[in-house]
Amino acid sequence: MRLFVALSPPQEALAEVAGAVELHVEGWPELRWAAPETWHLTLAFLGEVPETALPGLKTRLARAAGRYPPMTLAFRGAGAFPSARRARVVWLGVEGGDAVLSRLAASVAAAGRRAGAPYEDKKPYHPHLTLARARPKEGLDVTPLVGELKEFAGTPWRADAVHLMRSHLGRKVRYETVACWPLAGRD
Ligand code: 2AM
Repeated sequence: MRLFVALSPPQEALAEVAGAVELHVEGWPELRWAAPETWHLTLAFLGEVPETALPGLKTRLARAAGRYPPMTLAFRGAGAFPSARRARVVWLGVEGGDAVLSRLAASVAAAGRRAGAPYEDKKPYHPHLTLARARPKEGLDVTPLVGELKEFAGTPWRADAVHLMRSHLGRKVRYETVACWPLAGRD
């Protein structure tokens, strides 16, 4: 099964984002916008994981989550991968969490590897909320869109749990929570 590990922002925080994004959807027909009900903050993508690896993975993720404290995060700023001029992905930035967020991301990625997950992301961790993907293969110049989205500054929210998510690919991608563990470490 295709798995990733993520934080799941509360509905209020996502509703704010939806309000800001709505204004731009019609103006950018060459972007495929992610449905708000699929929005999440990926900590680590694990790839295709065999069912037999699941019990070990869950044990390791529970342990990792237990070592880190809850964090206060906020959606703030925006950007595009690989660049605003040739964007494949348009995203909203995440502020807060400082070192804890990237250490948590590294820990859950390591938990995945040790449990036998095949995918290893070589890129440095860059927390983001994917809003849209470009239809053209060569990417799209989204500089004005990113310029406007950069103004976005959401209300801070509490990240207090780690979610193991399964992704069902298809014409309409669907994500399902397989398991969830509280961030139970001390500040
Ligand atoms: P993205 O938000 O930048 O698209 C489920 O696919 C989640 O895992 C998405 O949030 C996606 O990131 C992330 N992810 C990271 N690396 C991936 C990869 N190689 N293939 C698919 N998804 C990946």
